[in-house]
Amino acid sequence: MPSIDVCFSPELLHLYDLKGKAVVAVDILRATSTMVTAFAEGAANIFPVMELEECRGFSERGCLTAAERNGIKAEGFDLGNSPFGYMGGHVQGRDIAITTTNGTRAIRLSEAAEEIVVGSFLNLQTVADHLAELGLDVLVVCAGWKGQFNLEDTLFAGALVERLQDSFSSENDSALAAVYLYQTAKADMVAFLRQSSHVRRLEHLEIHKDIEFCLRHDVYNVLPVWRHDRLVDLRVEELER
Ligand code: 3SL
Repeated sequence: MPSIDVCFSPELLHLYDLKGKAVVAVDILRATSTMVTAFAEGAANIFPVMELEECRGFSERGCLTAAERNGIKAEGFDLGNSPFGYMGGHVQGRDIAITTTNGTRAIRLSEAAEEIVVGSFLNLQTVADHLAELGLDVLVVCAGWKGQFNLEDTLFAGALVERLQDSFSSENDSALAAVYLYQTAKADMVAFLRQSSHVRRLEHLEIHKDIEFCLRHDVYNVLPVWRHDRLVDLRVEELER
């Protein structure tokens, strides 16, 4: 039986051997929720990059550029990091380069893995089905906040472990803790997260609707996976084959 484990921060990645594993990179508020939404809205490829300048350079390749730092859209970029900014048809068929404070970093630091999947509550079941099909050992990599633990990514990890509990073993306390937390929170996650650091940070920016949206389960059948230098939606690739 394959295993599922949880890494609470990219700063802890050195403790794990990613070779041969599937990583699920997650930044619920809001990077991975936003990427999933962008694919659901028809984006072609997403290039997650770590630095603002590198991201800006992608405009010469015809990409839309998206950047967030400390919760705020960076100046001079086409898009920010709100899922609602990707709705309405303007990302359909477009390539997007994106850099965010923590989410894009979690993805790029996981490149040694066999497979990287981008997870969010919005595509939770699609991710779970893909992992069950792959049958690889899984590590959920929580983006956290600037190296520190956060609640919302851990809740996603717990939800995923719970959905996979019949076909995956989980021996580590991190997976167990994530499930306990999710079971405590799931009846009302918005209320549970009210005192969390990032929700307080985002509420200060008055983006409550982003928080509520990013906590919705199974809204999209979208499966962003890392291929060479970019994310593609595997569901679209399979349909085109
Ligand atoms: O840290 C990140 O990658 C962002 O998702 C943070 S924010 O939700 O845009 O504030």
